[in-house]
Amino acid sequence: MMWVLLLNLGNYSGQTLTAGAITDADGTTGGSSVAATYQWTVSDTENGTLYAISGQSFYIYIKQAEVGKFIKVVATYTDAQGTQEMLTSVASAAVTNVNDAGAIAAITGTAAEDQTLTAGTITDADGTTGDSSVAATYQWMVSDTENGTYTLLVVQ
Ligand SMILES: [Ca+2]
Ligand SMILES: [Ca+2]
Repeated sequence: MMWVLLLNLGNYSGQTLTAGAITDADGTTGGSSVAATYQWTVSDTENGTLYAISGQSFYIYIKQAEVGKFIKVVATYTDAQGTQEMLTSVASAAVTNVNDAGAIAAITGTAAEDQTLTAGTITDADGTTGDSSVAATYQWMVSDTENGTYTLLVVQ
């Protein structure tokens, strides 16, 4: 009973990880392409507790929720001698983040003299340092037409 199950590298959020080949000296029912079921897991540390995540194919698409975590795949199959095997891969490297563009909601307030305008809420899938109250620097701009050239608004 010899087996190998490795994760192919490619450890970035928004990328795909593929389970490595399964080998078993007892033979496998599917020949070189073993008929196995896969469960993907994440852990906060390389050899920490495994938590199942969605993804029950031989590959998984990595999402923001997995950033900073380590991924392992657990494969279950029956070898050609009828023994059910459960294999756990070695951990991937820690999943690295890929930047997601942030967004800012529309300005609120009444666009009239002596009124106040307020910048909209900022959202960023990567998380923000201030959580719900993002620590941001704001620069207001003004234009003569809606889609014209905007210049910095200098408050007198
Ligand atoms: Ca991201
Ligand atoms: Ca971002």
